Amino acid sequence: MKKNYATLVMAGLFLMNLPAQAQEANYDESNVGTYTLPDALTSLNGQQVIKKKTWEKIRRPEILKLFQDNEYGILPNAKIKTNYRIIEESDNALEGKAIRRQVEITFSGNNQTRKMLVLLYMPKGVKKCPVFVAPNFQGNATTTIDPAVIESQFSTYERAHQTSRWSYDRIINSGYAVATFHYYDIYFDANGKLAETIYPLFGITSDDDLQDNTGKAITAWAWGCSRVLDYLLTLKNIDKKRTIVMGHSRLGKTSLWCGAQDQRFAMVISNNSGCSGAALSRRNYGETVPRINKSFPWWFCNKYQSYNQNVPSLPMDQHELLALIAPRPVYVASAQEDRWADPRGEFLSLQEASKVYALYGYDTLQGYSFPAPNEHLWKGNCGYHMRTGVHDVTDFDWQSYIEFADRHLK
Ligand code: GTR
Repeated sequence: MKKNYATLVMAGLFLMNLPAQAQEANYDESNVGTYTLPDALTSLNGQQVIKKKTWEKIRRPEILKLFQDNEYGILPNAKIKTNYRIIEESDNALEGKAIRRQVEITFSGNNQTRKMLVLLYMPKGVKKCPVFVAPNFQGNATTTIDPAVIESQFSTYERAHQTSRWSYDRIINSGYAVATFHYYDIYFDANGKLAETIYPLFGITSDDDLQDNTGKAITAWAWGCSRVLDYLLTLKNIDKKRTIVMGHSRLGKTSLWCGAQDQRFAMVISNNSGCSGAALSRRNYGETVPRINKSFPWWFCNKYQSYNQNVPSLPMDQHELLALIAPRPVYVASAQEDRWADPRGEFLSLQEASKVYALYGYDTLQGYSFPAPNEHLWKGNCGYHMRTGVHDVTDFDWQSYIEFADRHLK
């Protein structure tokens, strides 16, 4: 009796110490629930979209606005001045194969300035190179062992702390350039830090200044990716037609939202973006909308909170975010052990989005079943894989993105 009681107490203590996500999340496919997805190809007035013209003129803008009003939000209009300053450059980087350039971008507006530091590697001898724009989590100097890389202003991590996520050698050897920046330069990934972000440039200094549809961190980070692209497009050796935005996890949500809005990006990659990224919100599996809103209230606009009790009342779902990228190549990657991000929900979302690609004559993912781990399912302009392993970015992922881009970006 005593022993049983002790076991119970132990079990209780164990449960109390488990992260909230493990206690609450459903990982049983039979408990996902039934749901009806909003049809990406039926406009708000009930009209069926069968031509790309109707998609581009009517339905696409409708869906974009639904995401702006209900989930990610938008930034207020503001006049922001930008200045570029190359603070370091070498044509002998990465064992002589790359040009390294570090550029400080200064934004000014509303009597405030903010700076972001961009680390750019470009393959030597390539006249027009495609480029990845990919924000980093821990600071530029954590992405490489290259000692010349300057530490990002808000980084608290050791140099070279996260090199495994950055296949710079492979990227450069494949003829691609890559530009990265620390996401904290744009928006601290924490609550109550609004004044230290780019928001004062837009006249926003506290939470009281936020409208229901004012975008927060995800929208700000997406804005940062677009500002890096502005700079890259001033360079002669960057191929304007082959620009790719890539992000992992919360930064995968960011790359999708960025690519959905900024059509200058020719290809968009979501690496393990999960809930409120590529995964369908209406599936009850892993992280959910109420859960993400509770843990990360600074990521989405305030209106998103109003769906916590009734996710099916969202007027859109995440397949429509992917559809906003059409007809440009889109790649969604999951990881088998990353159940929190709902790999199957990410796949189903892309499959549904691929219907919009059909308007442009591309093959779709319709009729294909969920691929085996590490198998590439590339149809039309939609790419998917579920890598074995955990929530991460690996060389397998980069290799897949490069191969897919080689085939799809012309
Ligand atoms: C988790 C979060 C996910 C995902 C991830 C990450 O804590 O629940 O939505 O974005 O963080 O960014 O690594």
